Amino acid sequence: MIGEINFDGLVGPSHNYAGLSPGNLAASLNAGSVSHPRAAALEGIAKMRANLALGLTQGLFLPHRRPDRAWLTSLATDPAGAAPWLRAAALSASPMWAANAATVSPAADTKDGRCHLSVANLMTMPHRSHEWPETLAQLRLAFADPAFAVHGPVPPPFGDEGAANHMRLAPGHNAAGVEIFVHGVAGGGFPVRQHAEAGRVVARAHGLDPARTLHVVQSEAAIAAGAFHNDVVAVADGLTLFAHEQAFGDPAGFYAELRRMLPEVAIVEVPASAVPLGDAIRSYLFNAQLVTLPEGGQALILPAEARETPTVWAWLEAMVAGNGPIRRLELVDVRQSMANGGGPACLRLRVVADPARVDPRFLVDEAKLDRIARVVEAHWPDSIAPDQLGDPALWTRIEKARAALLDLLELRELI
Ligand code: SUG
Repeated sequence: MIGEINFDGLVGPSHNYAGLSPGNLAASLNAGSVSHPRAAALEGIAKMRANLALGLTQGLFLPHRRPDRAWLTSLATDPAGAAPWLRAAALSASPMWAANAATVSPAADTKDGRCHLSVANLMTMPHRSHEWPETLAQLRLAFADPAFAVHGPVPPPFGDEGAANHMRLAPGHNAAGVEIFVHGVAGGGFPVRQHAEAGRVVARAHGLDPARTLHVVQSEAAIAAGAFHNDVVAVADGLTLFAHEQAFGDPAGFYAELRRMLPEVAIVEVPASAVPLGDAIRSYLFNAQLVTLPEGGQALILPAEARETPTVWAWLEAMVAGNGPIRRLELVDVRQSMANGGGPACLRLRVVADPARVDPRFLVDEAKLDRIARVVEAHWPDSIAPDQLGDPALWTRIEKARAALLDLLELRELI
């Protein structure tokens, strides 16, 4: 049966804080800190378990080869010879943020009735620009069934960061929806990571109906305040759009178009007077997973930091006490990922599909998560200090840890 599957990126054994993403305030603030890869992966697994407990279908993407020796070879260097920043870029565990893996259009929205996925090129940040070949390999395995069409990346120079800048609103998983592509124009001194043309390329490739597709501008104030992706200030599910007042460049124009295309839409807008943009970004209020529960009604799966931010928590408590569509709050602890600017929604890619059409090696249940957790406990480093990134013993450990996971999941072809 067609439903929403959340594919979480498992935090890889090389997880570290190298501060590689200018404009991502958490990552910059924590640059140079000691990371805890094992704890990070276990936090992610606990989040997946919490999703399963809500009755949601859960999938998994795997950590990539790190250090990425092939990428360094293409740059005429290797892990031992590369400059420290380049070596860090080859060691980043950034594929954990699966919202940046691809953009997904469910079958109900596309011309040929297949579910289309376009791998994101992530070309703006060097440490993320080499993710797409392996992401594409995983997508081609997981979604090999003819119910899916998997596309390569949008070519340069059009930066594309995937589902983090894409939202879908629809009355149901099987009903045609409205797809919204959000791009930046100016970033107030920070890089604009999503190019306007990238969304148009993806919309054409997926065969979307232009009458049900919107291309909207992210506000410069949001990017300048640290919303390097739109999913830091807005999220959508079903017929609900949940967004900060300062998320979009022209909110009134956007909302009017959206209401024209989808009159039933519920727009839950949080005013800056109640939650200042800085608090929204620090707490990752909008980087929640907004989900429709099997029993009906919507829930927000929030980072624990939302509860620790008084304006945010007060607003949320008032919201669930009211009559709106979002009635339930669930808190998850993903602090290791949050410290690099990745909240609950960054860690997952939503795919609306029949799970029976997905390669089962990429789907998880409690028992499989138990087995994965055991591999993590046995092989993931407890901590990585910045000066360890140059240590060949660490590279070997990371490579062995990933190999143990691929063995467990019978995914050796990704080695
Ligand atoms: O691209 N952090 C990621 C966080 C991505 C969050 N994803 C979404 N919002 N969907 C990024 O900025 C930091 C890694 C480092 O500095 O080592 C980093 O890449």
